[in-house]
Amino acid sequence: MHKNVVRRALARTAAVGAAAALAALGLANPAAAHVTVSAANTVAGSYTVLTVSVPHGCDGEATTAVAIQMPEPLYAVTPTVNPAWDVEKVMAELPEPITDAHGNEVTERVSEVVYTAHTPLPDDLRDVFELSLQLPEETAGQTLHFPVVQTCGASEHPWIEIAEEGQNPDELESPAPFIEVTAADAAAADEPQATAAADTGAAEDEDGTDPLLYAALALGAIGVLLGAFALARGRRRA
Ligand SMILES: [Cu+2]
Repeated sequence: MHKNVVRRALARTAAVGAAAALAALGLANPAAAHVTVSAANTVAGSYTVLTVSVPHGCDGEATTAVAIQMPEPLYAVTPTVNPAWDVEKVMAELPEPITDAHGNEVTERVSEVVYTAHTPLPDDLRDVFELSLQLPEETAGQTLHFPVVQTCGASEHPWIEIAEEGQNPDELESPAPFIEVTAADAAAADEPQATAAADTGAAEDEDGTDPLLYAALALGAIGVLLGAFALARGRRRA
């Protein structure tokens, strides 16, 4: 009777652990399996690297081209070469010339970046495209959308849907990839707390009282004890 109780408890712990791991891997979030964009950082005014991920083809078809549209506030972007693809910047005339951060007059902007495959990307393989750019100060607090048209030979899948105010983008069939630009001061405001938290962590480390480490050790010790106990019981009975 007692052995079963232990076995059930261990099984339940393992199940909870597995569920947490699945959630962490984002398998619980279907939107994560669409064409998405992530940013090295999202602070307004800063330079960042955006990563556009293409995790599958168009209804099973291999991908032959990926066209990434750049939102209006952005005018300059440096695409990262990807050896399996050709890359092209599509330029568009600016309504009014602007002056860039280096004082140069700019009359056109990069409206689109197009990657064309040397060999089609199979449906069950993933690739990523990195774009280096500066997030303009004035986009602080804004959501920037990067509509993507994914071409798969003769067919296309446009990832261009934009959520209405208050709508969850995960509900959309083909959401346009997006990032939320954070205000520099908001990011700076978070910084001290982060440092304080890091400091406290460091202090604890210094005197060796890292709670997580001890929790893991304790769990391990319990596991060993349980095993030894079960073993001893088993021997006594034999
Ligand atoms: Cu998808």
